[in-house]
Amino acid sequence: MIAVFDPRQLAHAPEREMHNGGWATYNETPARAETILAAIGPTRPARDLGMAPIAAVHDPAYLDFLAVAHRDWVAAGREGDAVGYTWPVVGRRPLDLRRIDARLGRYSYDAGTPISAGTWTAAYWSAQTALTALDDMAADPHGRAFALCRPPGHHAGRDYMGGYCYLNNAAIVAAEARARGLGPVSVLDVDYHHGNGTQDIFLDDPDVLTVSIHADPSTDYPFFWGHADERGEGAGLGATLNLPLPRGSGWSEYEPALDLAAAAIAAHGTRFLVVSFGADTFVGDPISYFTFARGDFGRLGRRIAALDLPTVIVMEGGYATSELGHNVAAFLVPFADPPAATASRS
Ligand code: OKP
Ligand code: ZN
Repeated sequence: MIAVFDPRQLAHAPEREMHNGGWATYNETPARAETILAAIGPTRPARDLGMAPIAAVHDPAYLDFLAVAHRDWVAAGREGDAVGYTWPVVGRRPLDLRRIDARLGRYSYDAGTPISAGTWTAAYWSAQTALTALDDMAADPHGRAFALCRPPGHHAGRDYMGGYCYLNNAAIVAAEARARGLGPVSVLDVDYHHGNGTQDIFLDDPDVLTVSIHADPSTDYPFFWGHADERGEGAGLGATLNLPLPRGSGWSEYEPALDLAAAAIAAHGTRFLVVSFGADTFVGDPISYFTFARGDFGRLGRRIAALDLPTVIVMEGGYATSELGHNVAAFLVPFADPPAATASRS
């Protein structure tokens, strides 16, 4: 199967994050991408497909902010990673404030998403990695491609960063695929955490179905999105599906949720699928509480491959770095098989 990786993504290397009231070393490390790279075999580099598909999803003022935030942080006399400490309550009036601390608050919703010197470069090439996978999918015998993206994207909204995410790679691919006439498009998010950014971006959009299976936000990040009663808004009502599961869930709890997701994807008339794939459902993940074993990633991949759709898989989370490469590789194996073979074995 075609896989895309760009080494410029390694430039993003924050030192630390706020964790339960104190500083912890940053979980979303360059080593994550390197261990996946070592486990999955050959990759091709990203091509520069430009800002237009990114600007089709993200707010221009937010993109301007991301590109200059670290420079402005240094200019303000600060050291280390740029991180905010004051946030506008949702619905507070729009103010065009200039101070770096105000802008860090305006364009984020948490303290866990620092901006390092290389963040913009890495986020840009993460999005280009996803877009290149979309471009090259057609060259795959079964129309599937894997984008080894880092930083991840599914928590980033139109005008905010959060949860280690800056640009929403999955949403950028979904919007570009729709623009190219490949739809109807669905996004299936199987990261441990709810894909709130993706949901927000397409919330009132009936064309792009977003489905997320994740830890119940009553107990887990991102808390304020991903509850089962969120079904979309306005014209998009019904085109959002949330399938929260309790902490401790494993394959036997996950599989029925996957059946519901597959039924919704079929009912949408999906002709192009984006998968937001996180390996943080693994039992050994340091910040997550599902109980997937290595073999469950193979089961998950087989079920999704059996949907028999043109598919771009975008890498999201997964923090058990020593197991991460093997878990991702196990998930990807079924996508190299012909769809019929996958279906007959599922
Ligand atoms: C990103 B992805 C810990 C508090 C914040 C954020 C989790 C982001 C997960 N310092 N935790 O969905 O894997
Ligand atoms: Zn996650």
